[in-house]
Amino acid sequence: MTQEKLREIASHFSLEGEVESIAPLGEGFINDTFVVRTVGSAPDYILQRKNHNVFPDVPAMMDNIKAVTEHIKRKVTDPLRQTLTVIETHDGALYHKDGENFWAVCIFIPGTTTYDRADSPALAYQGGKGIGQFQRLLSDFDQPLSETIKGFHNIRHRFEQWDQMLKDDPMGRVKELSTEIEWIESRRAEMMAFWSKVETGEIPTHVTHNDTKISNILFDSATGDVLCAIDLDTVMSSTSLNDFGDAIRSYANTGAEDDPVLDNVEMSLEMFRAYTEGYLSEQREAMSASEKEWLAFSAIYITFEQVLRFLMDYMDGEKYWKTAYEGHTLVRTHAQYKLLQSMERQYPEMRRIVEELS
Ligand code: GN1
Ligand code: MG
Repeated sequence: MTQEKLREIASHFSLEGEVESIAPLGEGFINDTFVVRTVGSAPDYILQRKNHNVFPDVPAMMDNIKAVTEHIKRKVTDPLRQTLTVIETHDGALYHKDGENFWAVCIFIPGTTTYDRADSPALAYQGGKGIGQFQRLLSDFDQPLSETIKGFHNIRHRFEQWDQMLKDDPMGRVKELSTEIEWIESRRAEMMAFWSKVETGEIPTHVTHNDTKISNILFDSATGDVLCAIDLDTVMSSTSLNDFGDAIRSYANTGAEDDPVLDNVEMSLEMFRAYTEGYLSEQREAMSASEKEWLAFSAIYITFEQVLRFLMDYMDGEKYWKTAYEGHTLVRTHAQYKLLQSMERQYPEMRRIVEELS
C-alpha cells in the first residue's frame, strides 16, 4: 500500500492536524494496522484496515465498539486514555469504505507500552486487573450488541464447522492428521459439557472482550500499571470466563504461541496465580459460585478451542491467520496442544489456586 493511497484513506476522517507520515504498526494476524503521525501537538492516530473476511459486518462491529467505548468514557477519570476513541469520517460514519475494504481510525494513546509476552508475574497481575476492570466497567451496559463473528467462542458451533471440515477435506489433509483429529475427538464430550452450562444459564453471560491476549492490553509506560484493553473488534456477549481463559493461554505460556520447540511450551503456575490474583482483585465480588467453579477450566476450554481453530485453518489451506511460512498454522496447532496438555496436567493445582484466592 503506497503512502499516497494511505493518505487518501486517512483524509476521509476528521483528524486534527496535518498528516506527517503513515507507517505500519505491529504484526496483527487479522487486520492491517498503521500509525498516522501528525505535525505539532495534534494527536496521532491508529488507522486500521478491518479484515472483512473475518468480520462479515464491519459496520455492526464499529457500532459495537462505539457503544462500548462511550459507555466506558462516562465512567472513567481520563476518558481519552482509559479506552479507545473512535474517530468518525467527515460524513459522521464510523468507517470509510474503499472498494471492498473497510477502514477505521481511533486515537493513538501516547506514553503506553504493549507486550507480545508476559515477562513477569507483576505484568500478569496488571493484565488480569485490566480485563477485570474492563468487564466491571461494562457490567451495567444494557444495549444490544451484534454478534460480529457467529459462535466465536461457542464450541457447539465450532464442532459444527469441524464436522463439516472433516467431510469436505478441502486440501485432502485429513489422511495425514489422524493424530491431531484424535486430540479433538477425545475431548469433544468434555468441552460440550462445559458449554451446555453456558447454554442453560448456569454460567451467566456478560459483555466480554473475547480476545484478551497480552498484546491487546495497553500498559502505562510511566507507572507500569494497566491502562486499558484495546482491539475491541470482538466485543460481544459471552461468558466472562472465556476472557480469563484466553488470557491465561497467552500470559502463562512459557513459550510462543507458534513455538516450533515444544519443550519451550508449558503453562507457568506462577503466571497463572499472578493473573488470577489481578483478575479477582476486580471481579471477586461480582462472580457467581458457578463462575468461580469453572474459572480454571476456562483456560483449558479456550486453549482447546484454539487448537481446534488452528487445525481447521490448516485443513482449509491456511486462509484465516496470516502466516510467515507454509505449515505455520500446523506449528501453531502443535504448540497450543502442548500448552493444553500442560494445563490438563496442572488442572488440580489451578483449581486449588482459584479456590485459595477467591
Ligand atoms: C486473532 O486479532 P488478533 O491477532 O488479536 C484471533 C483470536 C486468536 C488469536 C490467536 C478475530 O487475534 O481469536 O485467539 O488471533 N482473533 C479473531 O493469536 O479471530
Ligand atoms: Mg483481534
